[in-house]
Amino acid sequence: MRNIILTTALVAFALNAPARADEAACKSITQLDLAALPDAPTHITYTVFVPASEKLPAYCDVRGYVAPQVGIRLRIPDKAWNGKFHFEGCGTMCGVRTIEAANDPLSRGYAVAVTDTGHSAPHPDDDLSDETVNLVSRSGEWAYNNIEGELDLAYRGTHKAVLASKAIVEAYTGTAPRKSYWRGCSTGGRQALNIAQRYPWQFDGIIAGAPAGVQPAYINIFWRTLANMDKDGRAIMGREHLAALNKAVVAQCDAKDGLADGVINDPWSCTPDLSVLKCKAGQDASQCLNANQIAAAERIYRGAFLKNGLRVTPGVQPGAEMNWAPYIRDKAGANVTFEPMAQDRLRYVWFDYDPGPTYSPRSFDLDRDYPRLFTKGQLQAPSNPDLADFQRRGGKLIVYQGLNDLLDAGPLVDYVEKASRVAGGKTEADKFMKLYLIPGMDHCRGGVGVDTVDWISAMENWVEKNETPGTLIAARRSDAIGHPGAKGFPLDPAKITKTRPIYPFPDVAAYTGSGDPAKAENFKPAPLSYVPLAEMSQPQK
Ligand SMILES: [Ca+2]
Repeated sequence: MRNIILTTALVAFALNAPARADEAACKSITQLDLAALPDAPTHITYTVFVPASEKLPAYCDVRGYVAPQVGIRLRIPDKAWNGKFHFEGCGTMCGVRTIEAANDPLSRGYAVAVTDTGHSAPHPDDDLSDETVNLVSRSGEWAYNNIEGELDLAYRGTHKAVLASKAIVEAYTGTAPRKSYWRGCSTGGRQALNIAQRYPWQFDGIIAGAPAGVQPAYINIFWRTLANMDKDGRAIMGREHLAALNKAVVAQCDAKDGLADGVINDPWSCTPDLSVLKCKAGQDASQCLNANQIAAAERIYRGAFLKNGLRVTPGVQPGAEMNWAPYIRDKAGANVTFEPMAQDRLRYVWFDYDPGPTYSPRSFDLDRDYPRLFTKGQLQAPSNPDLADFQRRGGKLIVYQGLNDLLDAGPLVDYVEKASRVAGGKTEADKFMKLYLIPGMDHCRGGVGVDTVDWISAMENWVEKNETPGTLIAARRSDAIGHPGAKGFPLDPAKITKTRPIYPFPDVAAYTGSGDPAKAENFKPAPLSYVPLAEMSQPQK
């Protein structure tokens, strides 16, 4: 059915576009009628042909939407098209079409696409600064009593956008993509796992970075603020304390892995003793912690427990203290404020009936309210460990996360271990799924370690040459971070300040003890002392 409709559309299109994949074809693609595309009624609103530049081939920039309002944007190369399709995931709650994040695959000749997942910022163009994207993507008013919009954010919008994008690529180039790849981090990683679980035929290779919300109710993004709030609603620790806290923890645990480089390779082996931070008479209060502040920090390391002892969110990993800043936002003693997206998710997304704009996360009672988040939480969470259909049809999945990520890696490891068991055990799972944990890396990129990996080449080699990824080389760069995909490979060697091998879980790189510690060749694999969440039974204090 789909093929018949698409062929009809193609015939209609071809009448107006004698030569495909050029400026005239790009202009006339607005006449393409995709209203009857099954499960994705699509309207193309605007196209522009962009000539080749130093880094990018000539491409047709296409914007449109799928009913009811799932925004899509594509860039389809002309003669340089490599015959393949790449979809780039979005971040936080999306709402924008940041296609520059896909410049790297575009430069390799991929047709690339993005989606806003079904709601859009009222902005005249999509070429926003990173700062604006961040603000827009964190706002949640669009979701107020909007269950359909939330369903599209959860997974349906992404599915529609993929269907529409593949059809547009086929119409413009005259050929269906021969291989399709997904790459995304954070929400893009959540979308990635959701696709592998729910639409296992859509992609041949899926790269899932730091998937958000693997736990159905992801409360960490406001619970950490609550764990640091006193009975009067004031911040116990202040943001000004994080540097001293981080310094003390790094001093205790960094060298345990054989190299004092600021990176704690194995956070699970680190149990920081915070008593060293206890304030002494006359000491600058931002450089030390009082007893209440030490207790607050310990709560955050330990994670959240219900009164019955059930752990509902893991603690944070030692070494990542600077990344507490979105949650420990205020000065000690000031009225606490909450991370804006976390607050908006509670106001407009997570409860069955949205409490709306007057709701404050201050009133969140863990025992009463945690169980109330599951209807919406389960809608979004990519927590189904059954990847059998993806596995059987030959799909490949790379999952990665930084060990200094503000999203604790524990739930992700837990998920991958479950999925491995369902897949038939580690040997079978290794044939289609690999997890890489990267010491020192923050959320998706940045941090004190290495953060740049050519995931696309690793995935292409796996899908197209059957070369299973093993040891990969990651780099730290001196240039600005920006979109992880926008820099392009190969990297400029002059801008690489260090390299490290990264290994499939459970190994990370350990210094051999000799040679230049900035060079990957002087490292060997060593296993993480990962403790499964189910076996972590620390009592609530
Ligand atoms: Ca170290």
